[in-house]
Amino acid sequence: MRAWTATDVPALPGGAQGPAVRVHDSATATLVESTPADGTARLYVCGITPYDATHLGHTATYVAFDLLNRAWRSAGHQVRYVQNVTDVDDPLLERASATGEDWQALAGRETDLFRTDMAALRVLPPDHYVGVVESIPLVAAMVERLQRTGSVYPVDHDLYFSVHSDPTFGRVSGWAREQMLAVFADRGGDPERAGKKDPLDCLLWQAERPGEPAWDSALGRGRPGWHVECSAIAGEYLGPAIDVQGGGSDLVFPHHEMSASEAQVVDSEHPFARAYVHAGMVGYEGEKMSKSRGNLVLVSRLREQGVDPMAVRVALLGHHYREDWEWTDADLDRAKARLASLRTATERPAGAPAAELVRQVLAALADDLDAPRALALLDEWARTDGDEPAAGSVVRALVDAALGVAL
Ligand code: 5CA
Ligand code: ZN
Repeated sequence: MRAWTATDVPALPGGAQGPAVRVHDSATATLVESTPADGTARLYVCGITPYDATHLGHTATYVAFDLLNRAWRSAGHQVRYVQNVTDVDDPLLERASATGEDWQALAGRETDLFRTDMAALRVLPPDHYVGVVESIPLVAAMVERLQRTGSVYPVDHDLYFSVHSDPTFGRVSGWAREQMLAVFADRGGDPERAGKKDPLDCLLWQAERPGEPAWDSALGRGRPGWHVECSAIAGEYLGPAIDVQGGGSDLVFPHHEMSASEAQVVDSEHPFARAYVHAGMVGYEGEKMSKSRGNLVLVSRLREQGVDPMAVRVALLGHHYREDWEWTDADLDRAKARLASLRTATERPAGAPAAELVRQVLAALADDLDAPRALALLDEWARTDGDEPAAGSVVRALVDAALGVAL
């Protein structure tokens, strides 16, 4: 699939370079240095299921990984970035059948809206934006590789992955079995299904159901289960031991646990990812913002109302990416004021010297993507007078390159 148009990333002022990037790895529950082995950082971020418009929760997650992309670039690395689109799955088909819309038309329209939102927010596009529908042979081949390891069994005509075939199962989330069982059904799993060897085993391939899309494959006519799409797509476009597997914290289990397990059963020599990084959940009106709950603040609607997308971006950056937080209109008001004062400050004929500011902002972002600290440093600079004529343009380039905000 095509991604969206990239915005330019200006060179850091004065040839500055950021320090090595550290991020929080859910698998070890520690901060780890994320320096690519060969100069190119490989990033896989789980993409949308396009059955409803992009809300601020999704956006916060993609902006978080955009900060990581930019922090790696600031540190002098190349970045190879892949994102999927779950353009065939139960929630999408259910929505389409509820509204009587063609499921492909629905997915196409919402993916387009997502692209427009991401471009408006200056999120750098992935190098490969990959849909599941266009990847059916790839996913089927991955299931066949799993079959050869003996980790697959049938239930009726569907195929399941046996979590016991992976000795490292559970390492991504670090969760106890009870905790896994408590959320599995709510997150796309089917613990109650008769015929499974373990309630936690997950669907790899679903045989054709009447009225649902299906594709021919060596596995029979059907469609992929959810998790295996990400193991297959990440493996194909990035190879093993990617630097970071990313997504929102609702994907820690089962999604990232399962996709890592599947990849590691096929290739037990390498970990699926060197770090698993998760963004916090954004809530609205007392609940997690979610398409299924319908309590959404849509980026596209804010744009229609004439809100500057840079104010939306600044509002999101005001919260550390790992925090769970609740969106309020006050967030947006504060962000508009912050953006206006930064713009005014960079337009002054002269400002406070900025070389130390550049160093500190890059250090904050390399330290587990601490955007709130970076913004506080910028606020302080904006409040301080000085006589350096170039300071405004230095800060504009810094904020653009490192935070993705055009002043
Ligand atoms: N297609 C799958 C991943 S393969 C999926 O989870 N799609 S999604 O549309 O439900 O979510 C897309 C991304 O947004 C995921 O990384 C998810 O973790 C994140 N996300 C969803 N809701 C929120 C929220 N309220 N706050 C923060 N991030 C969220
Ligand atoms: Zn995924």
